[in-house]
Amino acid sequence: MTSLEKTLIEGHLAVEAPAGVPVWDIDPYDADILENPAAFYSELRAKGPFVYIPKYAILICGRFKETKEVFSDHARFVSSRGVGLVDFKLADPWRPASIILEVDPPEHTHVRRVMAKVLSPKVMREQTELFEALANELIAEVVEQDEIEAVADIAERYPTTVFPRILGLKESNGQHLLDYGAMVFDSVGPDNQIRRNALANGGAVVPWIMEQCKRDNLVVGGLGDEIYQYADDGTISEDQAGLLVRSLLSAGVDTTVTGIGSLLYCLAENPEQYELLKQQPELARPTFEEVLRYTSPVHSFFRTANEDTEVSGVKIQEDTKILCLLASANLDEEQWPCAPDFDITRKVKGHLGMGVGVHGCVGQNLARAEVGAVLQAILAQVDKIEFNGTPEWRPGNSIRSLSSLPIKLTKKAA
Ligand code: OVV
Repeated sequence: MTSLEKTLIEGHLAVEAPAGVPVWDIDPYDADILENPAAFYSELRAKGPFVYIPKYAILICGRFKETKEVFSDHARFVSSRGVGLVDFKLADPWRPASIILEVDPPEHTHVRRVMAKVLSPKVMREQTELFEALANELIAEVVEQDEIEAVADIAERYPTTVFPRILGLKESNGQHLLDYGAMVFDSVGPDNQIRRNALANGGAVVPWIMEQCKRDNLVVGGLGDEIYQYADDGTISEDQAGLLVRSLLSAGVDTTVTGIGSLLYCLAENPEQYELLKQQPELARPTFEEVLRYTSPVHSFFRTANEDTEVSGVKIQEDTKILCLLASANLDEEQWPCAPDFDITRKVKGHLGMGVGVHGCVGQNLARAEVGAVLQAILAQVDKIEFNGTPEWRPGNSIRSLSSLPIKLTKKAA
């Protein structure tokens, strides 16, 4: 068979099931599974280190060990062929590839270093006052309300307010930022209704996003301008600077929106944990790490095998797309004692909620600064967090986020 006769499925080569690997006739992108994935993850981990999904001709993994191995071994399992179902070697991505996400070392290393400097812990610490002032203001407002729809009123509102300011966007539009994020993250999955909706909603938004990436539209002193300064000194090109601003706009909003929503969900679901946190506020940081482990805002990304190789005795052929279920790895009982329990005192280091390896979230200091500020404001002002209705999850091809979170906050006595 010549390469032209090979079958493509969802933009990648349709490989066959490796010997000994269970074949599972299930759609991991089924809306019911995406909304409520815990049972699917347990069954996946029970079946073995890898499972073959005929619907998409892919391997999937959800045990901690193999997920970490595949996700972090950038030499064998590359990102440059796309972190979704489409293999960039065989089909075009929906937008020009990201120069930090969809690239491998050594090209990746140089660009990553620039972004790591722009998003360093020191830079974020310098913004603590702004983060906290905006968080205190927002919580002071909502704590007076009888009923709160925490997705719109807190989770979406905070990042769409603070993030454009930190970036230095001259013009902002929260809905455009959210819609573009949905496009980017839902594009990771198959050509299903979720992806089609996101791309249809986002269509008008792409030119707006590209416009905001231009230097003239970025305030001096913001993170966007910082990136362009690395173009001024020749470290990167002007075009690269624009694409790195695009990366911030792609990955920076929906992720932190999800992180904040999921934090509130966890605290409402586990009131005894919030009581403990009030008594030991030094647990604020580990609390967010446990939220990341327990809810995994980004549930999965792909890697592509760039050579014939073997993991845990399974032969994996070149060109195989592997769906790495970070969210499942974060619930693996082999790795996490009492994995199904939300426990802010557990040893949570090493979770995969921000990825692992050279592609581990480069914005993690910014994410922690934002969520940390919100949590600090809550601890200062809120005595009790309760559900005020049934929370609902939104099925996403890469992000699992709440679509609705009705809560009631009880104000702390002055
Ligand atoms: C979805 C996503 C995650 C991380 C980075 C990017 C996108 C990017 O556009 O660089």
